[in-house]
Order: sequence, then C-alpha cells, then structure tokens
Amino acid sequence: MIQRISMTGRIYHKLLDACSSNQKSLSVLVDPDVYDSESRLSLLVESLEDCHIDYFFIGGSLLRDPDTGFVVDFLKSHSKIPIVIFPGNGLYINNSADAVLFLSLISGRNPEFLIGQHVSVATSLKRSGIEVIPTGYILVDGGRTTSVSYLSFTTPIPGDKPEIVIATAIAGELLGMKLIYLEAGSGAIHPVHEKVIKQVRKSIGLPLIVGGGINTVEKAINALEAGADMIVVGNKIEQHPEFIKDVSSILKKYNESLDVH
Ligand code: 1GP
Repeated sequence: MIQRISMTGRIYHKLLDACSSNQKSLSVLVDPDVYDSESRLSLLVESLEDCHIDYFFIGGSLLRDPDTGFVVDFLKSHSKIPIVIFPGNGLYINNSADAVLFLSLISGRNPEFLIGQHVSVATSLKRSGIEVIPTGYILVDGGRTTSVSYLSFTTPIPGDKPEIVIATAIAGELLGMKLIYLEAGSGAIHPVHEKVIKQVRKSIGLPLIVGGGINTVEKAINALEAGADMIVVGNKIEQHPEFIKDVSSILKKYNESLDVH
C-alpha cells in the first residue's frame, strides 16, 4: 500500500513559518574537523552568549574523524539551538541531530553526489525517524576552487550565468525538493552575487539558503536584501568568533525593520 510519507517536520515548518512571517534566519556552520575538541566547542558556545542563532549546521567536506556524534552531543548539552546535519557525504549523518539536509548536488553531474551517497544511507535514515529535508544544493563559482568543488568532482556554475543557476533551482523545485541552497563554497572570495540570489528568489517558491564567503556584515546584508531566507556563516566565525555578535545583531535589526513594514 502506498503510504503518504513526508519526512519533513518541525525544523522545516519552523523555517516555513519564518519565511511566511518575513523573518530571516541565521545558521552557524560547525565543521567537526575544525571544532574537534571540547575547548574549541566551548569557545564557540561562549561566543553565542546574547546572540540569536537559529540553527547549527554540522558539516564540512572532508571529515578526518568520522565521529560527528561528539559535536552533536556537546552542542545538545550546552545549547538549545536546533542541530541540522549539513552532510559532505553519508558519514556525517547522525541520528541525534534534529534534522538532516538531504543534499543533492544538482549543479554537478557527479552521480555519487546526485543520488549515490543517498542510496547508501537511505534505509537507515528512514528507519531512524530523523527529520529529512530534501535540498537542491547548487554550487556557484565564488572566485576560487573550494573544498566542496574539489572533493565532489563537480564544477560550479559560473557566477555570471544567472540563467543556469535559475534553471537549476527550478529543476530542483520541480523534482520535489523542499529547499534550495545556493553555495559559493566555504572560504569563497565572492559570495553568490546579489543579482543571482534575486533572480532565483523570484523564480522559485521554496525557502532559499545562501552560504559561502559571507565574511562581512555588508555581505550578510546584501544576501538578505537580495532575498535569502537564511544565511550560513562558517569560516569567519572559526577565525573570529566575535563575528557572531556582529552578524546576529545585524540580522536582528533587519528582522525588526521587516516587522515594522
Ligand atoms: C556554508 O559553505 C558555507 O554554506 C560556509 O561558508 O565558511 O565561507 O562562511 P563560509
């Protein structure tokens, strides 16, 4: 018998609610290869004091030590911020998290990241009951070769070809994905250009996440103004944990200004 199954749940609905009340979200990328000790994670948690962060995204591209459980458990016991797995590959999946972005790298043509890794983890994911959010992951050139591009054997979409990014995002929507994630890659020189974000925003009716190279308050505002529903920041916070305060206070002000209108 065909069952009506939707694996999306609390986290996805929270995101949809934020979008419909015109509120933007902020996620901090926590790469287990970087936050590999209690002291490193404690520093991160301390820097969050008085900040509003919506989600932790646990992920990266390499995963030298395939124990994401350590990071998930630490963050769960030291904060109430929901934890979302943002997997570089199947090894990142951890069932104690609140949700998993089931990423299909739809800008690439490498079957392993379009469907291969997914098949490997599908049975155990479904059994686990964890919330799964099908996500169209689109890599856009950010001015340098990034780990995600190198390790996934995929070429990013050129940054000056918005029409390809748009068509890819629409294809993701038509394939039934629930989120579109525009990624310039961690440490990108240029984040995804505002024009590209704007045009994608106009072309699809799904929540839009933007990440990669957002390392100044201006770049964060640009992405939000262009139509990102959520921004993800990693690198800059790894190097300067105090950046969390700057970016979260900008987001707060931005959301308050949207509230007024
Ligand atoms: C998440 O890859 C990004 O989408 C994070 O990028 O590390 O450059 O902030 P940064």
